[in-house]
Amino acid sequence: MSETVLPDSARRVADAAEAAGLAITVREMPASTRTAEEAAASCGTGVGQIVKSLVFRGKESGRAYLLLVSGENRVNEKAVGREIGEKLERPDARYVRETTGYAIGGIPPIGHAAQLPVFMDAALLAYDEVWAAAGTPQAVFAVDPKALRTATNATVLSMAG
Ligand code: 5CA
Repeated sequence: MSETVLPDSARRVADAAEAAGLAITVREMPASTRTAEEAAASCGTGVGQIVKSLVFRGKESGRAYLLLVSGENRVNEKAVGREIGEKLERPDARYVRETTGYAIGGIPPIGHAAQLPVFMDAALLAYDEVWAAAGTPQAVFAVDPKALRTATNATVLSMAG
């Protein structure tokens, strides 16, 4: 089983998926999957099928929100903030690391240090399969976006804009 030799960060994602009843195989790719474009090239998919796991911070509460966004969409922060109920800002890399337990480039959609409210880009649900980061800038997994939505308890929003 190749998963027995995963780096600790990727192992935590695999374990969290199993605990959530999400059947995935974490794959370590030979080339970088640090950005959506690199991940699409490595996985042989379109960039729209790559799940960007982006952390935003509520301006009033200071709390972290996780947005799962199609690689082809840019988040309309104002519109999404209105849906969530508070204005959003982009935190620095340190805040992202502290709230998720992972470094930028490998932030996964599951298995975080703390439980985060999750919002999912409706565009991801147009695909049978999407690819998300699995804890490191070279680890990914494929998943049915509907199963990912269920496992993360995500609220689905239209994020394009
Ligand atoms: N592994 C890939 C695809 S699955 C991945 O993690 N892509 S990503 O889009 O979710 O992560 C990169 C994102 O991190 C960038 O889109 C950018 O929004 C964010 N980012 C990059 N540098 C910083 C930084 N210094 N501070 C905060 N966010 C950053």
